[in-house]
Amino acid sequence: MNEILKAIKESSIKISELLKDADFGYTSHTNHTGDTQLKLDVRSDELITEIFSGVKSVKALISEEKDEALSLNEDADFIVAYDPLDGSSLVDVNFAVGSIFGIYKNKVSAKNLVASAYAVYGPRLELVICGDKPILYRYKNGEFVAVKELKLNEKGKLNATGASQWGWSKEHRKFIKSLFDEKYRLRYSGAMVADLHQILLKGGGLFSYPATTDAPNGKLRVTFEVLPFAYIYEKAGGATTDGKNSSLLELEVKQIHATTPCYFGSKYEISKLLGEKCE
Ligand code: AHM
Ligand code: MG
Repeated sequence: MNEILKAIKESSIKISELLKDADFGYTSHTNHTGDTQLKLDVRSDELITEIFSGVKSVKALISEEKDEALSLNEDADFIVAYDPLDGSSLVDVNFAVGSIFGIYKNKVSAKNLVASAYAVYGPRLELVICGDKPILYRYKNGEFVAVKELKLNEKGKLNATGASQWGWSKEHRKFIKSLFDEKYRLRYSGAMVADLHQILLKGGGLFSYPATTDAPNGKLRVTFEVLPFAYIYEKAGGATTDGKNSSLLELEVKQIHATTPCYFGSKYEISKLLGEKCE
């Protein structure tokens, strides 16, 4: 596991350097989900692949930017699933973006997720690594320094919700309004790493990306976006759901690029959501 964490640290340092000299151009390719790939998405994916190709304990890599899993060492134990550059369409406006990593043992399923991590490329480079508990690291003078353990309060104040409101269900609309009626404040940048990081560091709130009329399975991807963050939020004392199950970690992984509606928050917001569904 240590060599995997070392590779994650090295990848995030390299990507943060790449972003300083960013080429915002698009390639002529689309990824599996149909997004036109930025040169930066592709380069970040290549950097991570290069770094992990020397890591003996990794059996395979699954990336948002690769159609298929890439086999590395057949007899190794771990599969690393990652989004190399989450929120990449915001690089041109100089917003914070990130990378997300889920580390699975033997098989890609929620139960086999043994650790996850994400990097935030903002004014500073920060990394959150979560085995048993989420620890925040800051990159300073050439190394990552542990800052603190991250914990969510029982209830938060922030409300971040994605997709076009045009496609929201009546239920989702009502729930989001009910939080604003409780004085929650709107926060949504369009990069889930930055938005979930803000909620974690400010102590709580809700991040949601719901099912919509045009995307009934939502937008965010199970293996390399949703499960890694669900793992971190639950270890931080929060809760998660797809709107039905009592945890996102109950989801079955049907295929590597599958998407799901998702809600991450403090315990209060998630139990309010699930409670309202039962009424
Ligand atoms: P990306 O991984 O291609 O950058 O897309 C994922 C992003 C999330 O980071 C963000 O929460 C969401 O897409 C924003 O989508 P929308 O503009 O529909 O709210
Ligand atoms: Mg993403």
